[in-house]
Amino acid sequence: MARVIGCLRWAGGAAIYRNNELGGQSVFCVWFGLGSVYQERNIVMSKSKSSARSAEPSSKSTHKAGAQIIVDTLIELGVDTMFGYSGGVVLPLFDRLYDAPIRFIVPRHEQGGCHMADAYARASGKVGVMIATSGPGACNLVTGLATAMMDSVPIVAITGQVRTELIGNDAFQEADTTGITRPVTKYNCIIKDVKDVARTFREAFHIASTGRPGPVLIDVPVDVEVARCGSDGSNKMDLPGYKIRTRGNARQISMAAKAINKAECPVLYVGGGVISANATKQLRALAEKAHIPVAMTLLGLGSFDQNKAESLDMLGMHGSAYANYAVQQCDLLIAVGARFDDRVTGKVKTFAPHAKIIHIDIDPSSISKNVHVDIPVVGDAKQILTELVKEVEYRERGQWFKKIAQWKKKFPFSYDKTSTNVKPQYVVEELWRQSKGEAIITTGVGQNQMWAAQFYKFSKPRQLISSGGLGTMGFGLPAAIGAQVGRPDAVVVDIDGDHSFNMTLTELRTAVEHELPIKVCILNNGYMGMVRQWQELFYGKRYSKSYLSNPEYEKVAVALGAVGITVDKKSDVPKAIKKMLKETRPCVVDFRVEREENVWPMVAAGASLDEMSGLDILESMA
Ligand SMILES: Cc1ncc(C[n+]2csc(CCOP(=O)(O)OP(=O)(O)O)c2C)c(N)n1
Ligand SMILES: [Mg+2]
Repeated sequence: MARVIGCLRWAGGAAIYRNNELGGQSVFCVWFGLGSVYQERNIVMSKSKSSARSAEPSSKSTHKAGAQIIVDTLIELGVDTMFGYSGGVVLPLFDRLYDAPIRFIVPRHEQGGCHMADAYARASGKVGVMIATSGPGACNLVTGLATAMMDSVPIVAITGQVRTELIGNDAFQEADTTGITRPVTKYNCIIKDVKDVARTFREAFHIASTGRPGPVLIDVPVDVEVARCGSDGSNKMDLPGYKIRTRGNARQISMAAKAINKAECPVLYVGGGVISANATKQLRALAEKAHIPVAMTLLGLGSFDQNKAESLDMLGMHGSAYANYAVQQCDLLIAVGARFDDRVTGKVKTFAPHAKIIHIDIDPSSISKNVHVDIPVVGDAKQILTELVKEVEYRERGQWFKKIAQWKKKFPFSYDKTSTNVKPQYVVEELWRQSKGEAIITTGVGQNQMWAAQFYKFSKPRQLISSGGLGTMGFGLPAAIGAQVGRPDAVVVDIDGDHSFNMTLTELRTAVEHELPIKVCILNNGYMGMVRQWQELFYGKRYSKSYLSNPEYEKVAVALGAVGITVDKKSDVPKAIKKMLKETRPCVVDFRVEREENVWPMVAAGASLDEMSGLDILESMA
């Protein structure tokens, strides 16, 4: 038995190293570990029977069941809100949750619940917790876990598993959950002994929320939930292989400061890591003291106030022309909490061709992974930026800011304001105006997501919640629910696509049930708009399978107990948004927008960042 746990822990350790220590190399180890786990598991099947029997409930009332230890440990760890869906093997746990002081939200689908836990974490800065049953329940978590993994979001997912003695038998609702979820979690493990429950949960929360955050999954066989033990096991975490470097190397920080002080035309390239490190104040201090313009990734939006002159807004495939030009012409690029994703870099070979690159990141495996880095500084962004600010000097950089101002004037994000149709960009702009730029915005995936990023000006961290790395359609609505649960006082609006909304719309009932006043703005173009845009540009307008017939969303909303509004006239946009913002019930507004509108500018996949199409269109509407 001990051998099995050791093996599992080793395999889990390898999964951690993938993100923190060894980079790509250890992927082999992960899979090797996985194989050996499964073999080991099968080998011990017969042996485990005796221990399973000995783990039957004891008559001693001082002994706590595994399920109770789970609940007590969650409370000890500060959990007051959870998301989860029931099933046979989690019944002992759900029974213990019956009168626990924890707010519990049951989604309509485990994927929705996982996105809720994810957005709860992104909006609140806490760890999101999601429970699912074995087999189908656990399988339904995969998309949610992968979404959180790609965007480095701290989630602890708890799955029930069949009895230990049945594992490997193709038992009813058995799935190899740790095997299936290993590539989409920062760490996962199966608990085989009730004595390990408390320690494992403490470790899970620690791993999920420290270093580069990420989802952790704990698989708990039902016999472990009912088995009892006299203590809650060891209080100490036991993670010898998990080492986080938080303090940046002082010499590297000084080198970075010198490079900044010398640069004529530097650019800060900021990702979601700055937000998860709660380092936005320090970022602002650096940008202001050293006088550096700031370009943000999709997930970095909100880290620097977009209303400020130094903001270059979003960079990348649908980023601003001025951000992309600035990156391509800068002599120093300072990446903070960002990972040089291909949607940001375009053609890697020609990315920031004149720049020396500084990379500040908590995850050493992301240094020089996609783009060669000249000055790496590994550690916590908040600590490193604090030190860096002390060493940088103010420089006027008049020529550089003049050039940027010219690009901004020539190629602003824009659209045809004279059109009589409902332009999706207008809806987002009007929402920004009426919500005073203060709403938390969640999004679907596609054009809606890009317009939300381009036309809502974010000023605060944790204000935009979007699936960046995985690009998960269906994220917007459950994310709005999770964000509203995490931030009850905020106005939370899901700017969604019609087809994205279709994927998880049953969660509207979850919002109704929990009286969450979320708002949904569907930018309904009747298409998988982003797919249609690519087909228009690269496939000769052959719109192959990129549209579906939509239901009447107003009626769907009403049927699910929410408020529904349809807008098909431009002049009705402001009053519909006003009504929506006043609503105390969940409210869905179906904006019938211009069907074949495109997102500009656009860097085609594989093109250089400054090879943008649509600039003539933006220029003509500037
Ligand atoms: C789950 C999932 N399936 C498929 C895709 C591929 N995809 C990306 S954008 C898109 C179209 C999205 O359509 P819609 O939600 O209506 O948004 P629009 O682009 O029209 O604003 C598709 C199919 C995806 N990102 N996620
Ligand atoms: Mg659409």
